[in-house]
Amino acid sequence: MRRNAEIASLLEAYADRLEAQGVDYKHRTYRRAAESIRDAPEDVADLAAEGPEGVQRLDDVGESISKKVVEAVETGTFEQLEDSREEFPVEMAELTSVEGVGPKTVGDLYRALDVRDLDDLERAAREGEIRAVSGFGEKTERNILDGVEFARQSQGRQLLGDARPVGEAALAFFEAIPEAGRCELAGSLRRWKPTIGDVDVLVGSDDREAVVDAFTDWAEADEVIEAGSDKASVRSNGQRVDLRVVAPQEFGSALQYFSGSKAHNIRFRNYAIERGYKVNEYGIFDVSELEDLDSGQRVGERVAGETEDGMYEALDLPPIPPELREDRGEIDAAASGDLPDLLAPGEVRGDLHVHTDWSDGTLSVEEMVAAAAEFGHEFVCIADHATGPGMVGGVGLDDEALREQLTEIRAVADDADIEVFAGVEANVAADGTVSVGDDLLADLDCVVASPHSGLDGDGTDRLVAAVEHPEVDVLGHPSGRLINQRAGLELDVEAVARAAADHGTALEVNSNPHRLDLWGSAVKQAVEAGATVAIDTDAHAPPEYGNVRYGVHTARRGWAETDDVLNARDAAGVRAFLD
Ligand code: DGT
Ligand code: CA
Ligand code: CA
Ligand code: ZN
Repeated sequence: MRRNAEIASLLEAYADRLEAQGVDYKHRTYRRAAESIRDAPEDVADLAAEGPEGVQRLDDVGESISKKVVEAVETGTFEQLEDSREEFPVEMAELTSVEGVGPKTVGDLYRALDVRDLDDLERAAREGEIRAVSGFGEKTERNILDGVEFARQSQGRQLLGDARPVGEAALAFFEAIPEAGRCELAGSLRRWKPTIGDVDVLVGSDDREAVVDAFTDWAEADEVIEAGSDKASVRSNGQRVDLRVVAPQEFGSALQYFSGSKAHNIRFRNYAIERGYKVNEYGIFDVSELEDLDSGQRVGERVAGETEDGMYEALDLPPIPPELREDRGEIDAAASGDLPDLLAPGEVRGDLHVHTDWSDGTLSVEEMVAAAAEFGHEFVCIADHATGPGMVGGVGLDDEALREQLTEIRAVADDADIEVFAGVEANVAADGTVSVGDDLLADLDCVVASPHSGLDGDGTDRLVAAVEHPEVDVLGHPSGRLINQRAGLELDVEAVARAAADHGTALEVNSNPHRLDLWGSAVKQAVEAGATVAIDTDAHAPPEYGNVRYGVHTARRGWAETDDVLNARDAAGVRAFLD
């Protein structure tokens, strides 16, 4: 497994600590190195095998950091980080998961109030101690208290984007074991939920112990949490992975059961009971002739269980895609033949929201376009940040810079193998106005407008105003939420979607695993109200083009059909929508 993300996280953890301790600029050096490692095409472990010089071939990695990287690859950490953890014993990740609390705040509150973890922070906020610290006030204290509550609710749930690669690595591992038959991911990961409690993997086998034994020796398992004769749990790359091994003839029923959701299963089971069947993880059983239903798990005549599709067929239902199994009407829809004809992975032909080094992306326009072509896209839209509310640190471009960039985008477009749209990501201010001049907006092909500031309270009016703006084509990450970090704007999705449908504006499904904004239930409301959705990655570097799958499956969770999705059209179809 590529270790770039892990090594980058260690450098970032160290950067957070430097920043908290008031070290002036050094933390930025570490952050730049971390970013470079995360986005590098090479596996950092391969470079480290050549020693520090190998690692220094990466941009922004100097001698001192390269040595720490080699140490981290070899030992899983580095000395200065461990020293800092001892000298400065704060739960940095836990504390900075609270919105509005950054490393600097952690440092201030540690020095003033000895705040070390979430409990300390909550107590200090409740008891009014934070407002007394210089630089903090009552409002900050209240926000911290709200943030603590939100952070607690999300504790322990992992991002889909972090869990999925671990699940897939486990699946690949089982597929290579001779004793393993069919293997599938199950649970929330198979349903592509935005957050994952644990990773569930199901394997069919006649030799269950052999499969369990192999799993507890898996090279990617950092710790074995528990192991039995037909199941085991390990921790791998920060994720809990649950394995269940079942008899091959019960693989289908087990897969149906362990894919959930629990609410879907309950409805499915009741649907079966009404028709004289018993459903459980061992199969579907015809119990219409039976007196005592509770006499055992495998009673009556078994009519299905070998395959999952067979489980639904036994009840005269078509197979229901896992993304729909959230008890949002999917069983009724299946029964009446009204399941959606879902957008399929691979049908997305391009990306309409991509950043370059003109704002906070890592590569040039030309390079991001080439990478989009390489990824297989037929079109791409360069949509860098405009200046305006929510853009800090000089990230956003003013109209003059955007004009200059437009010239460059047109020049790149002339030579590119794929269609290139010139765009912008403008900011939607609190009053719904858009932060770029109208004449410039009119000259661009595609205007993405997104909220980046004031992301609390109800955002409906503000977002409706943005989608009604005649030049806005896509409403970017509508709620502005950051999963496990901030809730984002509340919104009446139906009202925004109706306005979007009326004005020919698409609503984004931002595919970044930290956002997934809009999300499943909101996408469902949006498409029911007639809105078109745009699945975008918001890529800041080429590897992020790959996040599109998270957007695709999120749209599927929202029952989106191919026709509902702007980027499932060809370049001419997209241009027609934008014009
Ligand atoms: P998670 O892990 O919290 O993200 O969510 P899931 O859905 O992966 O849940 P998990 O790992 O606790 O269990 C996997 C599946 O097993 C779940 O989706 C449905 C099934 N399951 C677990 N417990 C029950 C239960 O008490 N009743 C029913 N009907 N199904 C259950
Ligand atoms: Ca699970
Ligand atoms: Ca589980
Ligand atoms: Zn944005």
